[in-house]
Amino acid sequence: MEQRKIGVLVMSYGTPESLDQVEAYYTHIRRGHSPEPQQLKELTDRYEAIGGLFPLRDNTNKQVQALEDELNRRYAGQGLQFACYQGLKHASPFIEDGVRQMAEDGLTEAVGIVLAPHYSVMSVGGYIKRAQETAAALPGGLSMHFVHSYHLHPQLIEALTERVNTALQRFDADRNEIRVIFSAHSLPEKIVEMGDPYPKQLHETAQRIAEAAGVSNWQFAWQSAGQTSVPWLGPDISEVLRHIASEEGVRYVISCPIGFVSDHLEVLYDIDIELQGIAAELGVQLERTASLNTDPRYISVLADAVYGELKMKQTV
Ligand code: FEC
Repeated sequence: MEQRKIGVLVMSYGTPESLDQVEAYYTHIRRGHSPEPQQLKELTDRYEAIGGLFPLRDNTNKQVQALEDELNRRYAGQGLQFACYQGLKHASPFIEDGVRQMAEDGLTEAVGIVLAPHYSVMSVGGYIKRAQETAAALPGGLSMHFVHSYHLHPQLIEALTERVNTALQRFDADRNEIRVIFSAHSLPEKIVEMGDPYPKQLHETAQRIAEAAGVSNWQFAWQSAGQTSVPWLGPDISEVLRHIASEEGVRYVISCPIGFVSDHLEVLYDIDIELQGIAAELGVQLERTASLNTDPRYISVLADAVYGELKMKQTV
């Protein structure tokens, strides 16, 4: 059977490859403006605190390979052959490199998906815009469709619920005394006025997991906000932790960072080091749910979303 070849641009945040690349990476995040020496030192220190490692790169590589394998395992029998390409937001291979590489390899159709389940015009929307603009500028053209979000996919909820249940078992306490805090990367507050779906989608994911785990003692908080002059969405998870410990007497907390799908700096430093430090100071037992990484259910969610997009656009 003749195989129809479909490209998949798998987009992820990107991370440096070594400590000497942190400055270039940070400059890219700041849209070409070099960080102040103090800012660079603080970021380098955070990477050093997690062992001078950049686990996001390896995790993204593995997720992308697993997705390609899963798509081909499922759909080769239907005459479809998928080739996954990486497109990173702030590191090489950049989103633009991935799109151009697909065209150079002779692909004429592709689906784009981001390794982040919730849509914001400032996050996933930004990835899509860059991919679309690059595809449109290609001399031969490349037809691209995009997955926007997959935050309520049943297997995503199942995998995250299982993680909450596992974390609940790490406490020697009554279930009702354990507060689950779901979190995601904060964004500038202005997205709310823009009617952005990000906060609502995150709330929906959190609610669905809490229902599935039978947890009523939960709340949502933001994390990892940038240090800029504009206001960011809050409350921040560290403020929440301080408040619930001092004002409500909470002693047992689960952190479930639902906005992230891999182990990386924002989880391994912001939760495991910074938030754990605050918890220790407050006498709170804090347990974090394991990241999805290459959980086969997460890979299956991605494969469903890619194939679903092709089906919706009636190309398969
Ligand atoms: O492990 C690593 O090396 C990378 C971890 C990492 C992930 C990540 C995900 C998201 N970010 C989002 C939004 C913003 C906005 C700004 C911003 C800045 C940083 C900086 C670092 C960083 N982010 Fe990130 N983010 C990660 C790392 N992020 C480092 C720079 C220093 C700092 O502010 O801490 C502000 C920049 C600007 O002004 O434009 C906004 C969102 C996500 C989750 C969705 C996604 O993965 O795309 C949203 C992982």
